[in-house]
Amino acid sequence: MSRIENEAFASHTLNEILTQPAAWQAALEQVNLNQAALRELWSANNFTDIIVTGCGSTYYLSLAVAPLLQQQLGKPARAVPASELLLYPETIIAPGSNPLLLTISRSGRTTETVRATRSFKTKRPGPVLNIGCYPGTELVAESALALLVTEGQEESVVQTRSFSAMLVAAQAAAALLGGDAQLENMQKLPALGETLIAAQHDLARQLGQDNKFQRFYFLGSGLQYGLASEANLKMKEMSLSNSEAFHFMEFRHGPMSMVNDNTLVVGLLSETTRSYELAVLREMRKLGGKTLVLADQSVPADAADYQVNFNSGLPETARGVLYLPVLQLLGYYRAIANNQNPDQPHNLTTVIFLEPAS
Ligand code: F1P
Repeated sequence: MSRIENEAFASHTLNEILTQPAAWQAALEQVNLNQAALRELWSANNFTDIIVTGCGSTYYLSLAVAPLLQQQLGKPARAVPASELLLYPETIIAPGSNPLLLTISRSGRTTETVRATRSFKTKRPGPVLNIGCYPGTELVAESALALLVTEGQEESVVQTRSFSAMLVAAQAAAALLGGDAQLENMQKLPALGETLIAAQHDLARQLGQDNKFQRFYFLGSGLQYGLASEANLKMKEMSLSNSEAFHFMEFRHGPMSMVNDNTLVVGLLSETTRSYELAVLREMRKLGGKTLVLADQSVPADAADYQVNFNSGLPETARGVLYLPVLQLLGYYRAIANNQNPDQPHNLTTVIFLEPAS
C-alpha cells in the first residue's frame, strides 16, 4: 500500500475523507430515486418560504443550502440553528407564513433538531423534509420525506463524508425542483472529486503540516460562506487551532487586524464576484499573510500563494462540494501536526443528546 493508503488504513477520518466521492454518487442516486416525491411535496403545499435547520456542521450546511434554495426556487430561504428555531420560533416563523422546514442531520437524533421539528409541527401543518444518513431515527419519523445517504455514514465524530454527501443531495434536490439543467452535469462530481483528491492531497498535507501557519481564516461569500464556516469548524474540531470564518468583504472590517506572517487566509472563491474577492486576497498578502485560493478557474499569482483549481465548468449552484476535500485534509493534517488525534477530537461526541426538557 502507498504511504497515503497506509495512513488512511490507520485513520477512519482520513479514510472517510478520501472515499467521499462514492457517497456523492449515492446522494445523486437518492435524489433521482425520490424525484416524484420531491416534486409532489414542493408543488402540493404552496409554501411561502423555506427554513433550513441543523446543528454544528449541519447548521453550516444549512447556511450553504438556504441561499441556493432561494436562488433555485424563488422563495425566501433562511438557515437557522435548531436551538434558535426551538427557543425563539416567533423570530423565525413569520405570521401567516407556510414555510417548508428542511432539517439536516447526519444522525437524525440530535435533541435540539428533533425538538425544534416537533415544536414547529405544532405551529405549522406542512410536511417536513429531512436530509440525513441514518434510517429509523426520530427525525425520519417526523418527516414526510427523508433523503437518506447511508453511504455518508461514518465512524468519525467530525463530519466529512457525511457532510459532503448531504450537501450533494441538497444541491441536487434544489436543481431538480428548480428545473435546473445542471442536474445532469452534477453527475460529473464524483469523478471530479476523485481527481481533485488525488491531485491535491499532498498540497493539503504540506500546508497542514507547515507550522509557520498559526492563524487560519476561511473566507467565503454567498453559497460559499456556509462552506467556509464548515472548513473553520473542521480546523477547530480536529486541530484545536486559532481559526475563524468570515464573509469575504467582511474580513476588512476589523478581523484583518489579526493578519500577520503566521497567517494563512483561505479563499473559497466564487466566479461571479471573484474580482472583489481577489482584491481582498491581494490586500492580505500585502499585510504579510499567505493565501490559499480554491476556485474553479485559475487565479493570478499575485492573489494566491497556493491555489486549487477544480476546472469543473459547473456553476456555483452545482459544485460547492468540490471546495471540501482539500479543506478537510488541511484540518486533518494540522491536527496530526498538533499531536491531536482527528479520530478522537477533544471534548466532542458524535451526537449531542440533551436531558429531557425540564
Ligand atoms: C450535529 C453535530 C455535528 C458535530 C458533532 C455533534 O449532528 O453538532 O455537527 O460535528 O458530531 O453533532 P447531526 O445532527 O448532524 O447528527
